Amino acid sequence: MSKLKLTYFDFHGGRGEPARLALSIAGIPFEDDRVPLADWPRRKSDTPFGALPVLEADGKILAQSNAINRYVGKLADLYPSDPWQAALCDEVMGAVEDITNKVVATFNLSDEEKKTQREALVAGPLTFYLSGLQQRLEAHGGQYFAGGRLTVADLKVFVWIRSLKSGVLDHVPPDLPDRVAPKLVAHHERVKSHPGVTAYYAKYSIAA
Ligand SMILES: N[C@@H](CCC(=O)N[C@@H](CS)C(=O)NCC(=O)O)C(=O)O
Repeated sequence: MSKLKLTYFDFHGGRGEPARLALSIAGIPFEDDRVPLADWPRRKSDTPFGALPVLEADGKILAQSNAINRYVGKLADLYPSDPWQAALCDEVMGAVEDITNKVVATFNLSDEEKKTQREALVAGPLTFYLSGLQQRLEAHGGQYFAGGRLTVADLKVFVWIRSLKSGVLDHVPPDLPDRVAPKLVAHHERVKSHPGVTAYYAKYSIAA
């Protein structure tokens, strides 16, 4: 087994968390390198695209969260071997990236502009992507997004819904997923109750 080091920011969410979860669920040892925000300016230039997450495998570097998710998903048996099911998994991870990019674009706005743009996101793209992902979940059997079992796509959606429900995003009502996509909320509960996910968060004494 390769020697793995996963570098991401020191919080339980975002683009690095699905890979942390996948490796932990499978019991694959890895160095969990959590970068304090204060250290980021110094470390940014060490990464291929000036961003995290980055995975190091036996000294070789891999960037881009979904490439990392696919790689660790294969190691952890949390990525479908069937080409079509793998593509469904990719579709969902790409959709979460799309909506994440729209939200991230509001991070550094003034308070007033942030409120305007976040309210527009709630009325438009956030509702649209929540509905679209719920539709894809239902189209693929209603339990998991691909292959009828837990994959890295489920982990990525789980992390996104967890963030939305936490209320961490000002002007985005935490009950938005419940109102727009109750089946995604049920999916969130399903993933949350997976023994590997429960054990991961218990290790940090935080709620899943
Ligand atoms: N497309 C990249 C985006 C990476 C990205 O923007 N990461 C954010 C954290 S989630 C980051 O490193 N932000 C700090 C910066 O850009 O300086 C991926 O999927 O990994």
